[in-house]
Amino acid sequence: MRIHPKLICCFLPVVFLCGCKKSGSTQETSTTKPAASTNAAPATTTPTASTPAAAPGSADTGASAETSARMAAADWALKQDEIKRDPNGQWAIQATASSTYNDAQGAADWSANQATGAPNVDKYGDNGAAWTSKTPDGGIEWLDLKYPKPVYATEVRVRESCGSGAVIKIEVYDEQGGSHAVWQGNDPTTELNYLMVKFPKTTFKTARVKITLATNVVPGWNEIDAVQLVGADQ
Ligand SMILES: [Ca+2]
Repeated sequence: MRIHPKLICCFLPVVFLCGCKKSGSTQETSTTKPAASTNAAPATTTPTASTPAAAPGSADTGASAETSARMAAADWALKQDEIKRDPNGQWAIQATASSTYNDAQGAADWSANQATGAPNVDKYGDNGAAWTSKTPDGGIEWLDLKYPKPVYATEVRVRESCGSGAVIKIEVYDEQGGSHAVWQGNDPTTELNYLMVKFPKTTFKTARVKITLATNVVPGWNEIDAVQLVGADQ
């Protein structure tokens, strides 16, 4: 019964954002990245691909646009694959959240555990293989993830799969349980992409990451497919 409004809510952004996927990369460039220390560039469609600049009116315009869309899609796929296979990257093995859609527990759709493991959402939009909060626009929500191996961390990659752009803070925890904010700012992620936050190598080992969202910032459901912790033994 609640599925219905949910689908609608999520579908609208899909239509808007996916509908302008090509120009989406232009938006990204213009979105000012948080002045904060990070280089939160979504692993995305590179802006280069969106500038075919074919001669106006030429018969090739359509073909060039199509070619560049394909190149952008290929770049996107390559980047996704590179992240997935990063030898210094770990996927979460356990997760809890401030709330879950339909109070989902265990391995149920939209439960916190849907954000563990490698990414498994292939298309931007509402998907039970990602975590989402109980309500779409309630405000502050969080996702807390644990990883198999404590590392000196250098980066966190958050794969957003619906209503992207609502993350406001990322913290990592030291082994005594102390939290350390590694990023705080305006999330520039659009569509199905990673928010990638790099930071100076932590002086402590961490195996726990907390993602905070302000779900009211991006209307509709804000879903997280997976979160990768990047770091090494030393
Ligand atoms: Ca997932």
